[in-house]
Amino acid sequence: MQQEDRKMSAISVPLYQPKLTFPSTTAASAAPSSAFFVSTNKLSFSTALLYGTSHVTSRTLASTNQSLSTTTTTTATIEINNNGPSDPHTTAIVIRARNRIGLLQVITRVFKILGLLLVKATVEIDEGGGGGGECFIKTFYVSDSHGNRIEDDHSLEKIKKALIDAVDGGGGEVKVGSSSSTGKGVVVRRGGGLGGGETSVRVERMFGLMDRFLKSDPSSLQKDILDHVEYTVARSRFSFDDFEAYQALAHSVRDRLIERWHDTQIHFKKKDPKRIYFLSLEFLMGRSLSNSVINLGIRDQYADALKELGFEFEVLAEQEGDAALGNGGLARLSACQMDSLATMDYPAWGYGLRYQYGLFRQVILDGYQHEQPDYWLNFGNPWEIERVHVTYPVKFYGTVEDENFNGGKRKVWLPGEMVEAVAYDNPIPGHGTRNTITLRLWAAKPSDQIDMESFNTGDYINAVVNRQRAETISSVLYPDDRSYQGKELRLKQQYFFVSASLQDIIRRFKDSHSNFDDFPEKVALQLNDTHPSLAIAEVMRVLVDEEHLDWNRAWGIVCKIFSFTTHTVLPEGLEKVPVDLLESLLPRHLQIIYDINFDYIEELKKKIGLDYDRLSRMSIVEDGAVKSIRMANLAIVCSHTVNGVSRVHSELLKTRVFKDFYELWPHKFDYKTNGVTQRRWIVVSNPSLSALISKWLGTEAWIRDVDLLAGLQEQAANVDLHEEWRMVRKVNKMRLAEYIEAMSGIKVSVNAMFDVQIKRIHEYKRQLLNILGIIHRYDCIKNMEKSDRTKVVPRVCIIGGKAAPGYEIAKKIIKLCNAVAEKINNDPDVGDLLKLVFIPDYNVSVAELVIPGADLSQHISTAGHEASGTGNMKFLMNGCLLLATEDGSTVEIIEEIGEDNMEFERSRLK
Ligand code: NBG
Repeated sequence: MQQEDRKMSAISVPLYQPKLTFPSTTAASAAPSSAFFVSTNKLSFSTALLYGTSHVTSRTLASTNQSLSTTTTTTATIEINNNGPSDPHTTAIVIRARNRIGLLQVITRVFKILGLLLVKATVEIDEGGGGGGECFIKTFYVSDSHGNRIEDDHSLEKIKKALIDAVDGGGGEVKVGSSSSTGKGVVVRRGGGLGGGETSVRVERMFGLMDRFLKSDPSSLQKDILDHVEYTVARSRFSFDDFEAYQALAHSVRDRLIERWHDTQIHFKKKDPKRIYFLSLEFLMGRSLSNSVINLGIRDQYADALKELGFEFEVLAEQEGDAALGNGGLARLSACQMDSLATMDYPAWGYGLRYQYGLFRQVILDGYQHEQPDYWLNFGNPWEIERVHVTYPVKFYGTVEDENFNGGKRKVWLPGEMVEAVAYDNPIPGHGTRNTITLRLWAAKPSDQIDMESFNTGDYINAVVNRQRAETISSVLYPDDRSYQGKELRLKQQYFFVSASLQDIIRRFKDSHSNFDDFPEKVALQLNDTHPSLAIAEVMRVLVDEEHLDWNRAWGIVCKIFSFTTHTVLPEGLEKVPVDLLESLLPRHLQIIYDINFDYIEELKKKIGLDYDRLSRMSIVEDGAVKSIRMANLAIVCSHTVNGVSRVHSELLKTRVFKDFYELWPHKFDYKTNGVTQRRWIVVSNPSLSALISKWLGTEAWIRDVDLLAGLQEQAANVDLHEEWRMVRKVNKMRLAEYIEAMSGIKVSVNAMFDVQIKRIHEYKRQLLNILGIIHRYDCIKNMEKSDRTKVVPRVCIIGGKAAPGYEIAKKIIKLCNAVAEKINNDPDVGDLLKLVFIPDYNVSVAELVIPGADLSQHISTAGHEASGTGNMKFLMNGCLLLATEDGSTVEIIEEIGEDNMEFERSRLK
């Protein structure tokens, strides 16, 4: 295997090799070690250097100082004008201040507290503004609670003082005085500088109080858990149940995550490396507790601490629900990728949507699938941190107008709707490193900046209801992983998360850079499938319309920052957005896409001549009954790399799906075969196997470097190893058998072979073929002589997976499976020789239970249809046999493990 192939250029950035000095959590890792991720033809994986030092528990003052000293204090000016002609009922308040995130919220909150009505506001940005940073000048037109201009001097003084305190403040904490109307005050904390002597004393003091990481010995952990029982969960220390204990436990883990996470942010802010931004509409994270404590290296300490308190770690871990913000392979890959990026010390960020309803719960009634909403936030989510101050306005609809600017014209988008995006941060800890990266998910909230009109027209109830509608943008995950129907809400979701993420990314860039030509040196944007590809038009819009770069300069930047991974081979899986829809929702973006397409087609004509068939196939705009934008074409044209997810997939992209593009730009096409993290799929889900592997390898280093598993080959013939492995499997099968009995009432024998097919239900994945095979097996057993039956290996066939709610054939396959199961399982003549179980509500945590207990697993997609597949790797690393077609990543698995270790169907793609 080529060394280059093992780098993590699936995230196709010119590689930044971060030389971090995070203290390692394990004392012994002074040597460079590598971590698991994806490769090409091997199920193994990139290497990143980790310079582990000794076990250090103190937090670095240098970096803390660094972060504090970067905050500069700027004096805001506030002018009050009651002579303005515009509206005799309002008082104009002009605020000029250094722009910062959340400032607008602070100001509007002050108005609310003082009982003032905000009638309208205008804003200007002054780039050369005070303190070297960007300044904003905002005029707020306010009236008192009766709708009148505020005339009395005392009130005006009070408003002015409250605003100055809130915007610029004079001390550490500034109280905004309580108004008579609310009777409440708020405390606005101001970022401190290191300016005065008094301040530096304060910083020393604060640092002195916080210079140690939380301790992780059992009694410290016990104290922390009980504190959270009492102060966070608000239960008595003497009476709390398993769920409450889980909540307290989770909060104590979260405290430890937050420490590392803060230090990671400070570290990267100081180092300012090129950052990887992974944009994905879906992340299938599953549970976080076990994964977090394992990556933090404190699982055993927690288990001991809990035991003394009378709780079992495993039992509490079972209390956690899955975070199911995704459908299938693509979404779980995103989750594995985050774990690997953190472990490999990459300065990476994941961006996505915080759906209120994750993937539907599947309930089986009379053999049929029924969908129920998954309101996963019902009982709170300790793994996220709501960042009320990290919010951005996202615009929709409206019109585009021409405006005179610097002797020329420029486009101005006047939106018709504005929604606020609020950040929810999920810290993702790496294993054996302090690097803890961020998965930032956006939730939609009504914007404070609109709708003043409707409130003032007196229809209060309707105004509130209309505002609530904004929240629907992030309310529900689309449950179809393969077809896109050009729905407005889906497009809104895409733009919403793209716009908020880019505002955040650009804000971070501008914190320390002023020249956009440096943007490609600092920012890599990875498009996870076409779902975030509006980001391309959005970056152009921001650079041209808001930052006033000329078109060609902006285009030069865009061409260097995007890379695109596609996860499908099926043409119907490629998104198209009807032009009418895009025009109404994002009028400026449509213009930009047209302009990109125009330039590109002109260039293309020069290269390929007037081959109109080919030009029309390659165009970003598809003419036809419904004129549409081909999102994949947009992504390919504007990305520097187009990534496939296995070798076979890449070949199909080059020779079929994107053939025209490959012939034009062969250098853009690359592939990185998918991978899965062994931390989740062995260490978390199969702890006994994990212990066995560490024992036989004599090291735990394989948890970061999966290639080391090959060391087990030396012991391949060792009967003691076989025996231990068998015991591990047996225990896992017992666990699975108990689960099957508990949820379906079917008793299965652990002496039978467990034959498993778990994945989304699709025709191409051929669950139907499996079921037909089971019917055939049943028929054979029924027709066998009694004596022959003794030769049959008893088998428990297990099938699990969800069908998209609108996918009729897939739903019928589920019904068929349950009908066949009903027949076979109730036939006393067959007994334990054959059982069929449909496991309902397949999700990440069900997979964690099923995979370690499987003897045989099926991956039998019609060859040429599975882009990669990752389930095969999860079963394989748990020592399970694969029954597979030569498709997707299986082809590379066969090469890796050798044909003699593989039962595969050679009806391969031709
Ligand atoms: C899936 C493919 C799989 C592949 C994963 C991850 C979607 C839309 N596609 O074969 O079907 O392993 O993506 O790349 O989930």
